[in-house]
Amino acid sequence: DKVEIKTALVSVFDKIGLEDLGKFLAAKGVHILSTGGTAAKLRDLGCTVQDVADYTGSPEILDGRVKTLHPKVHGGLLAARGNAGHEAEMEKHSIRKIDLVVVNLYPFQEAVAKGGDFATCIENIDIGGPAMIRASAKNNAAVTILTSPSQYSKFMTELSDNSGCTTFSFRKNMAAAAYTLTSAYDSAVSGWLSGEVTEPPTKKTITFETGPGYINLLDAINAWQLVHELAKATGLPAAASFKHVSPAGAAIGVPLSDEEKIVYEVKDKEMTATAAAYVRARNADPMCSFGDFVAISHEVDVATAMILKIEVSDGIIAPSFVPEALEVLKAKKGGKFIVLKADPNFQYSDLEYRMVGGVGFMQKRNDALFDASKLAEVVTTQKTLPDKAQKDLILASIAIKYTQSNSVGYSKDGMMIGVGAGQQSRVDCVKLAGRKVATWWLRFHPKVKGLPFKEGVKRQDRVNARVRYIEGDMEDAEKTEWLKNFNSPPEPLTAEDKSTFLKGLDGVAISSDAFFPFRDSIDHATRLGVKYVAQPGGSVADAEVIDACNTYGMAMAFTKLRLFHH
Ligand code: 93A
Repeated sequence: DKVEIKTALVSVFDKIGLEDLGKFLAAKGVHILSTGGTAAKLRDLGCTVQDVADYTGSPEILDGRVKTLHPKVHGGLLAARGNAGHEAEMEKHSIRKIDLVVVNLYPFQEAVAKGGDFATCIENIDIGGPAMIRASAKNNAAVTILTSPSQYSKFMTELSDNSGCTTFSFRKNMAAAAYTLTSAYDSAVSGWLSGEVTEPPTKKTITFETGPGYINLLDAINAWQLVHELAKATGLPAAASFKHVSPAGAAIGVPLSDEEKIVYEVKDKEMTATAAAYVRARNADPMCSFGDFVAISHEVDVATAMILKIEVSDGIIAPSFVPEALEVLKAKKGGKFIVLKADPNFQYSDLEYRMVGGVGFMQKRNDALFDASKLAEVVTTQKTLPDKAQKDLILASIAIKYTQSNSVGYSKDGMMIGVGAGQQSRVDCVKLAGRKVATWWLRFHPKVKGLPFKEGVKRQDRVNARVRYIEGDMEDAEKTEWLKNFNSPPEPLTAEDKSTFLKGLDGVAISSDAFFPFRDSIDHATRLGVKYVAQPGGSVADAEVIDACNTYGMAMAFTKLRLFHH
């Protein structure tokens, strides 16, 4: 699979690094073809080069708009080596095999950033360069493509290590980088031009008449990754309930107790592990989950579909659906419920890209799988993390990996019971999520369970009315409306009722997406029955945070893994 570099085509806007590369190629006896400015520069450096125009017999024309767009160039890039037909045609048209292409592009993005006028930006759209890059990258079986000066030294090492050849693996790596570059370049052009026109193009890939919107798709892809990872890490079906690109809840398929079935209002429903996972995911915070996007790690069965049928929800993503379940879902929302099928074998790309204000960003995808091995370093006096607690910490950690930062998540018995997303301070996040934990727990209070709802009050109205009852801070006008939900005015849930009942909450786990910078988060978490903590560690305040955990008898693991998500 090694290919010797005999002919190179060098056409670069950014001439940095050309001296070393040119001399290296010349010393190896490589025949160099080059375009106007690059050829002049290489000659200055003392390299022998042939002008592309001389090779093709066609001069550069139209102020350089056509320099390399010629069959003798693209034939030399695209011909399949060892293909008798291609070889014969190359011979007939005097086409050289081009083994190496070194190109970097007109600086379109810089022209836009500098505030260039329309004509200047247009002139900075490189056409010939991307054509050569794409042709070379396609023919990576034979051609090596370098698209950035930062690759030159790696290339020279590759040639030195392989007696003047490149390996297939090297060429493929370069080809992948090449397409990444051309696709980013084209999207920069498309982004800029869309802003210059009266009718910006609608991106058909994500806009459908009644189909998913932008947020639905962001929710779907994030939720899917969450449940896929969670099921892998725990061996149980997993579900997530997303709102605005963070989970309101997430859970694994731990069976529901009779009491839970009553509180979650699914007493009369058929229950499977998958259905239980969704009921739990939805019931971390059923007020927030109104109109959620759902992800299920396993095939969606009829039991799960029948639960979804009664909830107000926007859509679902899952790997497969049993036909009857699919019928139920397709009928939901007058046929507008979004049903997406995920490919469980999808290979995620290593890199993630994002454009903000026309500036493109790239970062490595966080592909760390969070499993029990991440909980090995327990730094507190209390060393024991029972199996159940480990599962809860894994669940909470994977859930916050897909929650907007700063984030913390509380979990218990295989379900998230409070997710805090997108707060600027960690302790606020702990408090916000803690309020959700308290509300969740208080839904099990006899007074809440016994609320005398009138016949005909809608499911979501019951959910919201319970939350307001628990919160208890109603204005008179609100209270008048609220009272209409009931056959008789409910007895108030006093502050004392609440604090007494909250004392019964225990064995809660909490995971944080970055270290606790002060002990305040732990001081707050203990009020919510937290006994198990996972966080990356690495703060100057680690000792004080460990002290706080020891005071409250918590076991805390340092995961050394930051789980930021933005
Ligand atoms: O104007 S182009 O789109 N037309 C071409 O045929 C072409 N071929 C190479 N731009 C073209 N190039 C670009 O010229 C290369 O991508 C490179 O950025 C630049 C190098 O030009 P020079 O060697 O004249 O400095």
